[in-house]
Amino acid sequence: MQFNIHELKAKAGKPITLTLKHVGKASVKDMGHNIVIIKPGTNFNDFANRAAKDAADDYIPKNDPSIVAHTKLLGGGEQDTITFTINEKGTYEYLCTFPAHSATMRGKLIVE
Ligand SMILES: [Cu+2]
Repeated sequence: MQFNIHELKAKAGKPITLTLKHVGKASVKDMGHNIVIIKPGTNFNDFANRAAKDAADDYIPKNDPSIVAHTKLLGGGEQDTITFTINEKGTYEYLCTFPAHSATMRGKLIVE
């Protein structure tokens, strides 16, 4: 269970387009994946834990101030593309919030 890219780079203030493809075959219930980008300074483990408990919201806590952007939760064969802009330079971590995935499904988005 991994993202194929562990480090992304982008420019501050410019639209970022990100596509997540679930190349597995398992259903969204058994093995869903998403990408959630979180603000610098967020406690990674605390965030991952509270997101993983929020099954009702597809593991994306509503109105959570730590979330910068996120894809939908995908099942095997699905994909989702999102576009967002980050104005502040910094290193933003991203993760899959499906329970127990964030230990390996994580990476860094460097905005410069
Ligand atoms: Cu996952």
